[in-house]
Amino acid sequence: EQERVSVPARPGPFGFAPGRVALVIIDMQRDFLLPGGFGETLGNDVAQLAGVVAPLQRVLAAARATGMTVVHTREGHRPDLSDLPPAKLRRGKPSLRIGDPGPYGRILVRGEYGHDIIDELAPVPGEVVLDKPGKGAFYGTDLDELLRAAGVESLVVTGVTTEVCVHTTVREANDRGYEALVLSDCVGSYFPEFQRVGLDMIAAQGGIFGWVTDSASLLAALP
Ligand code: C5J
Repeated sequence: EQERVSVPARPGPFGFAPGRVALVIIDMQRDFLLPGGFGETLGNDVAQLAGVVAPLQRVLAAARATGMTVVHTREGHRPDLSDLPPAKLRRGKPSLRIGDPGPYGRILVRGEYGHDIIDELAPVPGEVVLDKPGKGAFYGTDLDELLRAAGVESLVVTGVTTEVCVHTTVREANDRGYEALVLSDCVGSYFPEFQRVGLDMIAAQGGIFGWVTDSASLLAALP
């Protein structure tokens, strides 16, 4: 067994065994990140998310170099929308709804161009691509089984959006016994205030459901 890695983090050092950690990249999909996509139609400023891409590319390259398990998630639904609860379809007042034809194909529908991951972070063979119908990556998926089979105990969590799908996934992971480290510059929110408070909430109360650091701190600590 290799020596444990220790990363400076809030509320204290985050330790993990190199062979037992997975990089989880949440929903870095064109529909959320590209101008004109679903995220923008909800009234959001997608420029708020653009800064996540470069640091996340560096972390993904390091994860590949060190042989980490890599999981990419995509939020979306079957083409017949049979897995889309009406309550989710009705939510908000977007100019486009899930399943509607949009500039990048049908909004958040599996197989469409907009549903897929941005080119900069495209998965490579051997990485897990996990389609999820909800906000959390554990709900309605086999992520827990995949991680347990791979012997994973710790997660490095990245992606968008901080207070929605990242938070939900980290909370689900915590309840299932995983330790999660969130990288502050590799997660993004459309709302700067939610970004700051969302990160504070994770590390508060002695790390109530996780740890927070930045990508440089993780990269410096990797073997
Ligand atoms: C949202 C997500 N915000 N990936 N999805 O609906 O956070």
